[in-house]
Amino acid sequence: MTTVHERVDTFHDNDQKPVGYGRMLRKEDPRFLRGRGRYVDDVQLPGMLHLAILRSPVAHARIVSIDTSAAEASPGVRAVVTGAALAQQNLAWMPTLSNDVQAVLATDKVRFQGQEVAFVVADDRYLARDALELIDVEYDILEPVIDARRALEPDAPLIRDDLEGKTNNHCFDWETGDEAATEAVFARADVVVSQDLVYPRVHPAPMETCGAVADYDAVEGKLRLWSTTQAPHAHRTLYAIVAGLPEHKIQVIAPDIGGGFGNKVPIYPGYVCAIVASIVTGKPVKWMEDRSENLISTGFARDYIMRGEIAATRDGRILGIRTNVLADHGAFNGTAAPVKYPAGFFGVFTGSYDIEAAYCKMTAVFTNKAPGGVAYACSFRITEAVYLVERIVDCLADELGMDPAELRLKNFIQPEQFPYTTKTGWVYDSGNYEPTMRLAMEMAGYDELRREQAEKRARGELMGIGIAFFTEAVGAGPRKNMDILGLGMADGCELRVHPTGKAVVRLSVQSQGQGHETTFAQIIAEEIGIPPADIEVLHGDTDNTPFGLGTYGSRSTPVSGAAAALVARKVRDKARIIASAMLEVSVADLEWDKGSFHVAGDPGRSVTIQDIAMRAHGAGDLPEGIEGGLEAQICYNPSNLTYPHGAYICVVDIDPGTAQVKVRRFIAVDDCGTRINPMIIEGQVHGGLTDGVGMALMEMIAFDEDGNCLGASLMDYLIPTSLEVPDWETGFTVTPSPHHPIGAKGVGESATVGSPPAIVNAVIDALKPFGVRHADMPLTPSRVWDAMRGQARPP
Ligand code: MCN
Ligand code: CUN
Repeated sequence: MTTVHERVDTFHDNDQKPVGYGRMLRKEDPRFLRGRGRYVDDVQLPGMLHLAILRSPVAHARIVSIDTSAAEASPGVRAVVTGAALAQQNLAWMPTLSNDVQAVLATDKVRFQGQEVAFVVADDRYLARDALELIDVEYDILEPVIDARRALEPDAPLIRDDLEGKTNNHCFDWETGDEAATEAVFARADVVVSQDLVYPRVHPAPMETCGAVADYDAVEGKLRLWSTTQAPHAHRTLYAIVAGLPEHKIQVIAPDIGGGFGNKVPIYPGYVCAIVASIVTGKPVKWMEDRSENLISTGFARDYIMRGEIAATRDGRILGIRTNVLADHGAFNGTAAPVKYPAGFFGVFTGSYDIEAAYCKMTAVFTNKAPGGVAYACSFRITEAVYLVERIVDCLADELGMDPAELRLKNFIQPEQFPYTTKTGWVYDSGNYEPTMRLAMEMAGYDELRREQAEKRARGELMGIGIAFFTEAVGAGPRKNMDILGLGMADGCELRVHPTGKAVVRLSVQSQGQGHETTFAQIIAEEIGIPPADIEVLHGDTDNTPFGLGTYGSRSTPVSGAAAALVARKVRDKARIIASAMLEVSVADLEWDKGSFHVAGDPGRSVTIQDIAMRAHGAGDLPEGIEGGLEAQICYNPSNLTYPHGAYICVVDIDPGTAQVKVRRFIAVDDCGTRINPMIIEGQVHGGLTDGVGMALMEMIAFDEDGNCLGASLMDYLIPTSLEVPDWETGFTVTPSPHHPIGAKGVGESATVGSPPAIVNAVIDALKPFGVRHADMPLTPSRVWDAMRGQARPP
């Protein structure tokens, strides 16, 4: 295990390596920068029709009647379809990724504002939207359940009366850890601190909203679906199950995707409606959401009401952590999490600390709000887990009068304890936390910052320093432990080297902006020495890529990246045998130099991978038992998750007159094991930190008491711009994963997971003179103002 203490600045140096890992400009960017990306909405097919969805204006109501006659008579309208019509085909309800069902179009009731009620198919998208206005729906308004705390009250209205025998709004219970052991450590602890925390409902708001183009060819019996999906193969299997079509008759194509952030993992009613519409009309049909539809109806994130408790000795040894969570899942349980993990990977809430006992009890409920939950770079709910533990550790530091950095350093899991089994059963593969923490403190000038803060405090200025240290679990599988609707979480990869030595690699994961076309070429290049520029990366087309579960939970590098390295090694092994024939020596006498084999002790006698590719496809004999061609295919099933970690330090200033928080500095030291492309990693981190500023200070999908969504536009749902964020200061350490073939761990969600608690901790630190121990996100000026005045408003 090596740990590199090295600071990199935030500029990239463009030293483009010809082969393998290193900073390399993204291969996909010329296409994006010149406006030549091809997104779902760019797909134009001959005779294509357009679909628009009528959505419920209210949160909870019984549908009394729907009159579509005026809409049907509207110019250019080809079809108007209601839930009742879908019900006749048994298509009104569809399975969700969490073994619940969700209405494609409402039949009996509407259960959240924005729910799909009917759709219109017309000659263009404007005619379709105009016709929506002519559909007359009579609603019998019911009392909505908006607050999760209300959901389980005995007199709360029943939301899911579609489920047989259901008498309340309970969704599931889940627990992890050892309740009795935790009780025992709490009973003997010197200090116990507890704090209520709300991680509010937020939305990933990708730049491109969700949409699809469905093209059902009745003669071929084949459905082609261009769709905004992060998991094309998993979606194809679900469509096959619902539609009763065989998988080879369904082609799911995810072209360029304008940001996913978990918002494009679920299957939305709109996709199904587009498919139905194409079958009904016999034409290709496009459905594309607008911004408000995306914000009110598609996968939200978080919405956890948590109580955190921590037990410690007086000198700051953490003994136990306990939490009780009320999870708001909205109207349908549509969470995209592996089946056995209804709370995602929240079980890692013990964080980076070596403790004696832990316990979590969770209750999830239905409310009259949009479904979702696992989204927004959450690593399957590790956002919530890290926020809980890093906030509660800060509360403990405050109680003990200890420096929060010192308290963390004192309790870290030590390098020799890895692989480390947590008290909730997760096996952290590798880690070396102290150097990462020390590097962040050194980059920040931590002691100097504390001195500056003391001086400012003496003058009445509000400056805060916040720390968060996180460990994530990313890279789902292993397939024996993890599946989504019975599909094991493994990934295929196929590599073909053409006669001229150029290659094409086919992935089962799907890029939405993460730069896979570059980094996967780099992984292959590192293993077989063909320059990345000569390696084409294909993804996002089920007819042309091997099966696998897709991109989310930062699993592409841990799972598919491993598959890419191993498939390349398989090709290299075959190349070695061919090289031995070409050089007329035994395989054992060959040495590999990243791009060529030479005879040991005689570097002049060598053949390049390109020579070998030509020979593999060319005339002439190949060694006994070796088939022609140079290609391989594998399916990689990871033996464990990978556990990246990081230390984040945030410095804020608060204007005492306006309560406005300014993030002055942010230092992020990440450890994702072996780094494939540092420039891309920094880009991922910068994006995630920006998300963190949004969540900590600005973003919330709020509702009024009638269930109206108050975050339905980007005027109301505030997302950060370059004006709200500082110049990020990034650094890294390298602790490779011992079980990953190249030692890489995922990083795509690390900064979103780690940054909100660092920012909140900084704000609370700044407010210490007011005796504030906690305030809930988003820390808008009004909330900070209230906290300064000791009045916490209900969230
Ligand atoms: N990488 C690397 N070295 C490592 C780890 C990763 O060079 N040790 C590179 C990878 O090669 C890849 C990128 O960093 O190009 C992210 O890799 P990884 O951590 O494996 O994450 P995924 O590729 O699986 O991406 C998913 C992750 C998730 S779940 C969300 S949510 C999110 C995120 O990526 N959505 C994004 N980052 C995003 N970035 C963009 N631009 N758009 C999104 O929708
Ligand atoms: Cu939780 S958002 Mo990402 O896993 O697609």
